[in-house]
Amino acid sequence: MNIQFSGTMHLWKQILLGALPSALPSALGQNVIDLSGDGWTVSSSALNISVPGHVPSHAHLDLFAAGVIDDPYHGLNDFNLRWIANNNWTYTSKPIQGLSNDAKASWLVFNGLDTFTTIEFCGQQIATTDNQFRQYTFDISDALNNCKQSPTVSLNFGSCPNIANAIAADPNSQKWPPGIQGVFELPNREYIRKEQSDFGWDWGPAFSPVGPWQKVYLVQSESETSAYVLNTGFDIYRKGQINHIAPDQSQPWVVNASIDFVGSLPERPSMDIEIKNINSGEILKSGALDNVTVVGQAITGQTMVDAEAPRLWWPTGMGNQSLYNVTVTIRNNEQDIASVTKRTGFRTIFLDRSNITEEQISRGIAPGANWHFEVNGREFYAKGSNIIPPDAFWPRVTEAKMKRLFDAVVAGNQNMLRVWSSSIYLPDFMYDLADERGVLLWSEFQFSDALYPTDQPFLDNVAAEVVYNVRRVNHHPSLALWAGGNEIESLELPTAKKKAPGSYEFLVGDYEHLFITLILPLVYENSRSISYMPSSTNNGFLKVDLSAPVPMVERYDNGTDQEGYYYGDTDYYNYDSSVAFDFEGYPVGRFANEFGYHSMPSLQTWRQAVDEEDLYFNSSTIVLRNHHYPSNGPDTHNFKNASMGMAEMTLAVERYYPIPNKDDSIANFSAWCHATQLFQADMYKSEIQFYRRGSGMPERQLGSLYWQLEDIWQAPTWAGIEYDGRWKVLHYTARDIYQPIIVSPFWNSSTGDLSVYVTSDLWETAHGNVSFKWTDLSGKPISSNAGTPDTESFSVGALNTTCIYDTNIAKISLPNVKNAVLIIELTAQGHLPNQENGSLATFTHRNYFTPSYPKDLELKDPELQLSHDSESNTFTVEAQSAVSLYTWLDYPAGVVGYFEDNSFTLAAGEKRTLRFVVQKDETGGRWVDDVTVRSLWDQTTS
Ligand code: BMA
Repeated sequence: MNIQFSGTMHLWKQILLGALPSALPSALGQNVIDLSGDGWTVSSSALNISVPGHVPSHAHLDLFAAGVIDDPYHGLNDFNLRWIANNNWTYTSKPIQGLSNDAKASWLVFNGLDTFTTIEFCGQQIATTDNQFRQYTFDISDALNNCKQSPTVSLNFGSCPNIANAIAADPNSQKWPPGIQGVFELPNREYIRKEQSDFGWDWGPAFSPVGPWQKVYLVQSESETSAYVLNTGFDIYRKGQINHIAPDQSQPWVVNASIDFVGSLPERPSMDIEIKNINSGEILKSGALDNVTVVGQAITGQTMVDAEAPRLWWPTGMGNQSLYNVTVTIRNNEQDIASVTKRTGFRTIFLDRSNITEEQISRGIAPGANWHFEVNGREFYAKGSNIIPPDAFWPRVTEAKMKRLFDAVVAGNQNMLRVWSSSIYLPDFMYDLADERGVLLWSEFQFSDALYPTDQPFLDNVAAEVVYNVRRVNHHPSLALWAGGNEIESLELPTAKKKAPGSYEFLVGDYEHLFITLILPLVYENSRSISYMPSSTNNGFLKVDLSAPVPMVERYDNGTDQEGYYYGDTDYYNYDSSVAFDFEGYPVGRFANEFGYHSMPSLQTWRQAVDEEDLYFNSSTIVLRNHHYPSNGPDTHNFKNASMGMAEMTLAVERYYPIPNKDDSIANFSAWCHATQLFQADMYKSEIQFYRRGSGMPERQLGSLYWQLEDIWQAPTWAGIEYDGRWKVLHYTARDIYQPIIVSPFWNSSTGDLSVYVTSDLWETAHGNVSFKWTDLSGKPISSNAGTPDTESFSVGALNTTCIYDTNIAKISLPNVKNAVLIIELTAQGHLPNQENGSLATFTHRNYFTPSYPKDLELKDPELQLSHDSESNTFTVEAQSAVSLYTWLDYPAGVVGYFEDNSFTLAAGEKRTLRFVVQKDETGGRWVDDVTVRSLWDQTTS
């Protein structure tokens, strides 16, 4: 984003291949040709196919556009289109026009090639590539001089599964004991630097696409000194800050600006900086940078900003997202050589893994180590989820779609996403969306659920990838953390210990070599502002010594089994639904970075991908699109594993919810899909309430990030948001339970114990009242409120919890536990963090409790009535005659958006009026006529 060039402008010379001239950067003495757009061909000589191509793209997308293949997401195409992944594909440009006549040097710049490429320019081989995550620049000056006609670029992409298999079969390649590497569909992904989930995952397909997935430029320099900006490394931190130590908030800010370029600089270049508030236009700082150095193809300078001068950037719910444009210009005396602007913010973000102090213990915090984030020196509760690739084909991920997703994140009261590894390093436009909305992005290097090679070429390749991406995204204030990978410490190494004890020490050494000895210094050298940990889900470190060969000594499990001591974050899945709501079995830790259970998407979403005749719960297409459990190899028809996942969903519904039994088979299928979502949402609600309550317990639990935010395609997965943006029940329920102050019942169904807690993540004490109202399911009050107080008042401390009611079901005088519901309403007053006017805000939350699981309730028909008011554009739902549980407003296909609330409880006779937030409408407004309402009662009616 925001790369702008100034200086003595040499006009945009060329419009090539359909690209917009306004998008082209240029600078002094430079000719920049954007090779993106149409006008390419994609061909396979082996298959005798040649179709029009596009850049950026993937071969699958161009074959689809040309009508050679059906929609890759349709039916079982995940398996049927393997022939595309198993072949090589060549992208060839049309003859390049507009080349400079007096170029001193010329380069091809690739912002991303997926993955194994042989590059030719004017018929001459230029280079090969083998890493999807790197930016590549190649000098083509000689090739251009030798070129006799208008040149073309040709990119031959090798088949990734074939190459990965060939590397694995090479006797010189690193090998691991059997049973350790996580295989989903296609094997050997650990050998190649490509999006790891392209080889299949338990929520996604295995297309293994290839192509020029990011933009391509031809850059020419026409003068002795010129610089084309390839990348930047802008770092803003508190003076003296070191990545793993809490920053001192009284220190001034250091702004370190580094630019990677191609070209050649004069002997003594200077650098200027201007830092401007993007809202007020106020200039925070301008002038020359100090300590300018040129090392290789990077120029770096520094300046200081007074400690209190900038407006701070805060995550959503904690203050404003103040942003600044930083413009850095490389100069030679009075002449501008190149200039680049990045939008950034001033904040510190720190993952505290220090030991628990005596002072903390005296406040009731259990011993062990901290494991929580601090923004601008403040502890906060991280609420959010894990983001996975939103599409198997990144070139079709639009900014508009990601804007809708990030709006849903903020609407869902989420302040942090974990950018799970084995996707890609997110593009800048997604960090930009997060910067604007105040969503922290815990980011990871692309390694997951496998052990990786440590031969020197592999390490060199990884080093280039790490340096490029750390520098590229470092200016985004939303960047919260770097983690080496996913579940390598918590899953892979323990698996290795069990399955190959003789190799364990060696494999730990290998792990540390890649993720600590190699990557840690690369992060520290390129960012002082971001904490690093070698792998997500860990127990922190014992010490950091930057001069040691292994600079971070991980704690692993050493000494972590002492009762009452807590050290790290938790990753917890239990597919035995019989214990889904037994909160006493949930893990107790400092932070929960993964947990969840899968559910079906809605009927509307299934219809995007599955033929009408396949729309039943156990159709082959539906079952085989379920990749939990993964097929564990290229056996694509692993009904056994897929059926196990289907059975888990079915059993969970049967255990707790009324079983759909509708005459119409499609309606029945839809009700089943919905039932799986009810279970999923209830289970996450139960876990999130438990984790949030932990903020006031000895574990001082300070984060819940559930698995997973959204879907990559239409399938049964852990997602809360379906492929096209439709919210499952989960995203609404998480939004409800991620509000700042919540009231939550905790019921042990075996002992009958019931307690009610108020939990707050505000930074000051809040005060309020909670009302309790027992009725039967027709809405009739239970006499004397079943012995329960009508109201309780409370004070809840900052980031804390308080128990407001504690009893046992046996002590409550309920005539019939199957015909009773307790409606719990909270009203509180408190201060949201960093509000400029400082006034008190009012918070409300409603929860409910039934002393039986939904399937056992003697439900009554609430006779729901729905009306739409076209003037106020609101919907009103009324429960005319009984309590309505899980009241669900549904909307048709063709529109994307969300209701202000959903899956809510209505007391008998109660009305709710709410809006639908339209994010995208392809129905011309007609969708309002097809909004429907149902509740738990309707699940079983025909
Ligand atoms: C964890 C994640 C993912 C996976 C998810 C659901 O293992 O890190 O690898 O998709 O659980 O199984």
